[in-house]
Amino acid sequence: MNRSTSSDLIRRAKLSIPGGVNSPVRAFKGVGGDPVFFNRGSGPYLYDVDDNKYVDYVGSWGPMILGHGHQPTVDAVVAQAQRALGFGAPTEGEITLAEVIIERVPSIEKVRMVNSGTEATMSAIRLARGFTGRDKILKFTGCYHGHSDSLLVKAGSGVLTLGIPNSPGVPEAVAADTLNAPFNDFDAVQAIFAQYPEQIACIIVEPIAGNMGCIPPVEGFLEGLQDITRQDGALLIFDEVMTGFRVHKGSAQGLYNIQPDLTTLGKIVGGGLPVGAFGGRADVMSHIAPEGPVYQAGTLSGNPLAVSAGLSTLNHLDDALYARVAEATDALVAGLKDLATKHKVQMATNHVCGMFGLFFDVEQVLNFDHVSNSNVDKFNRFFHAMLDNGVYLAPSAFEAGFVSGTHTGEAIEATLSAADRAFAAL
Ligand code: KE4
Repeated sequence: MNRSTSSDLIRRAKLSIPGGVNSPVRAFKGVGGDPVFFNRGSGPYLYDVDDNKYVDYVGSWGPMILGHGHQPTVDAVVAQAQRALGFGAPTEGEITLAEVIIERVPSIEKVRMVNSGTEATMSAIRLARGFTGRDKILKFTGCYHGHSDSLLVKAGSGVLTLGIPNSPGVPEAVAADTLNAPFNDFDAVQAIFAQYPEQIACIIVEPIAGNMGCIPPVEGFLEGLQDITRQDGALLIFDEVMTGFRVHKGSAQGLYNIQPDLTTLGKIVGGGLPVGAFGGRADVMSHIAPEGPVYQAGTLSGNPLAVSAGLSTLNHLDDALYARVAEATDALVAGLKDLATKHKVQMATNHVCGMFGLFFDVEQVLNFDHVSNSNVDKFNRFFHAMLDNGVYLAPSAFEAGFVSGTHTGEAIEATLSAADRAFAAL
């Protein structure tokens, strides 16, 4: 497959942008080779600058659950652009988006818009610390919650891909307040709370880990987190930046029937434009400025263009859409497993509606250690074989894949046909 223009562009990009990219995981450092530059998308397909066509399983890292070029959303953004790009003043659209989020996610009684998932989690952590008066936080090894200092400690995603679990520039004093436990290990959580009674402001967790592949919670894990935080007076934060409105119409908390105290959102809630959000119990959110003393702000928060994309997207997330996404994800993963078996390749998979993870030469993946024991080199060879056969997987063994409502039969068939050739080449 000729990708010469992408190769020319990354050389040019590196002259003006660190690593040639505006977010590390895009650089293909984990999988090797040059990143692909894209210039258009339609439904489940992306077209690169050499006009090669790919079935896309990155979906802008999750937002594109309706597929690329969703016409009603494009129309909504164009219509808003013709009125104004932004005001730095309140708009009715922000109220409507907040009302839709609150209606869909019952644990959210009040919500604040921000511009990214990082802002959402950073703000939620500050709010939890301000509300409880406590400094320590507990996260899970391999989970990624954006790049704010307190959360870049044993993080996942691009941090894992680049093998820098603790980034330079994060002061020791800050990292010292961030405690880590293995994902899905409630005994470890109990031991940490026993060691730090009434000192932990919050647990922040991806209810389905999506930044070390895809790892669902084991039975009782999330319920345990809910109980122990309530007993100790800590807050439970569900980081649903990735899972929000993807895995269920009520997000992961709707799928598992858990009521966190705070929730962070992003990706789908902006329909592909920069939107993040954090929200939850009204008595906690009332501590956020200007209502309360915990400061949080943003020039472009609630930007009308981004809000119009988010609102249009959420307004098209009906039961039929989730049925299509779930059916396509099930068909994709089942087909890949059958082909791995046919080619005698050991591959473990995890998936939920709209998200999946592939792990080579391991039996089962429940936490970061299991992912670390998988054969990353084999994943990387599979990634490139799929890429050369017109399928764009996430360019890292430590990322999840994403399925949209447009990944119908033809796209899945093309993917499995490519996988048949890719497994044979391993
Ligand atoms: P952003 O600041 O990148 O919008 O969101 C940070 C974030 C927070 N929480 C979760 C659960 C997330 O998955 C993310 C970001 N996800 C990665 C993909 N694994 C973004 C891709 C990238 O870093 O370029």
